[in-house]
Amino acid sequence: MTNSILKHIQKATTNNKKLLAILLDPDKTSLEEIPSISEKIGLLKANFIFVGGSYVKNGITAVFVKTLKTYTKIPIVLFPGDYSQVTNSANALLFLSLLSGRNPEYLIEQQIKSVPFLKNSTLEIIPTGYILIDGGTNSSVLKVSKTTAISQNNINLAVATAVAGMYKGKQLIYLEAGSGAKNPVNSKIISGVKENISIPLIVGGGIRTNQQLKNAYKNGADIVVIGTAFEENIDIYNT
Ligand code: 1GP
Repeated sequence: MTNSILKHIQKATTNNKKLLAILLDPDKTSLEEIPSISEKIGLLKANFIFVGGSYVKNGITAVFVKTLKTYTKIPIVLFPGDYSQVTNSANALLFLSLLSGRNPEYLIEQQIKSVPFLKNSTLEIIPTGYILIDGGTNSSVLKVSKTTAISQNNINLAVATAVAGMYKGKQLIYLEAGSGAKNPVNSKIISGVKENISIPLIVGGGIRTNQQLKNAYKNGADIVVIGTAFEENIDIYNT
């Protein structure tokens, strides 16, 4: 296991170079679409392709990632909804703990279930604190995890949760409004978290316009994740 992806992110963060990740959900994207999608991601100059989803059927992710790899050189990072989505063909794994929730299944059980596979894996494992912020919709991740999100007004709780994650040894913090969120994570939460952590910050959920993208970066996001807008063919740089 190398730690080149995390190093890349840390170095970019130090140099204030902003990164873009495109999220592909194997449940929503067919294998036939992969060649054209890979080309589109290349044109966007995305730094990473995140792969994962809340409802991906068993076994699909492995084939999806293998196929994707034949069409792109962009590093593929797993962003799994559960341990069955972990596959060796990717470059790295966001080893997520749902810190905003109080459901042990997503705090530690899923992580334990992944160990028999990960013990023999070459995947780079990146400890990541995952924090759900209310995006104004009942997102898939809220339904599946049976947790509640932190209110957009509760900046103190969002910041304290992120800092606790850092103290627990997480290497990245991911602020998530949920896929297809009506409201992306607001500026105050992004800047509040960024000012209080010394590890890179990922922000995603509901970012559909260039203004929202720029806003997330300006307030401290080191990586922005775009899923729905990409699926819907929205030209994020020209909105
Ligand atoms: C979801 O943060 C990602 O986990 C991306 O969200 O699909 O709304 O872009 P969108």
